[in-house]
Amino acid sequence: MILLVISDLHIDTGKKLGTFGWKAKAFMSTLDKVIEHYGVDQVILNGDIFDLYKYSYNEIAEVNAKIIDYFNQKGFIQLRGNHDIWVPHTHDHFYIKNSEGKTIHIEHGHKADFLNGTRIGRFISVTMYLFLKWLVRFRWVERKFYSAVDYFDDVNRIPRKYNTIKYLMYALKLLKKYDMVILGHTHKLESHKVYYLNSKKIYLNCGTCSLGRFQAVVVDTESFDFETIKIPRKSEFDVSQLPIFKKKKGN
Ligand SMILES: [Mn+2]
Repeated sequence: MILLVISDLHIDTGKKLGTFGWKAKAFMSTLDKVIEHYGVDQVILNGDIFDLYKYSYNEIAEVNAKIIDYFNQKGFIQLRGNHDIWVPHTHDHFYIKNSEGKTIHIEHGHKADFLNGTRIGRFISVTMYLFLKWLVRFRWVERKFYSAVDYFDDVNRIPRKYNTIKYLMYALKLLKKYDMVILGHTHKLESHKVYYLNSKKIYLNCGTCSLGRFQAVVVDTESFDFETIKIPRKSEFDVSQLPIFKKKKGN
């Protein structure tokens, strides 16, 4: 089975503080081309599909009805991230075991954080964000907040404090149990092959599809071959140029 994993789209209302940065039609057609190119059987939306920190799901759904229908019609599996933990029909994680008994575990990855992953931490952050949601109606407060907590960098507005080593450590913990782990959340596309506990293990991070970018990982669940995909922003990119893994014989 060929899996395509994407995450961190942060689909919003496209108004204030827009993070998705895609026209729905362009995004869907790019995704369709990638699916066709790799012969993808199942797409997994690995969390932070929507950005519910500043808008309600209904506000977002109203503007993005087409793309939400598209996700549902195509049968994409939707996993919960910290920004869309309350969205209906989402799952905590995805798990698959191949014919050789090798296992793949996919989750968003925010459980590695104190603020997102623990009960008390979530209470603090939800309270904080409810307050922030009210505060950002004042533009200057919003600017002050982001410069004070250093949340986004000036150009890409990626949370600066994301320490990818932390998520690598978290992935290693999961790799005690699974053969391959795929996380998102960090907005940083990564792939690591390690020999660990006497076997080959793989940690992948599917990066982000926010701010008009398209990053993903594609995995063959039988052969464990994978590719990381990065499509340049705002260009007429020929998807057929993307590297494709060699499929094993008889697969
Ligand atoms: Mn996240």
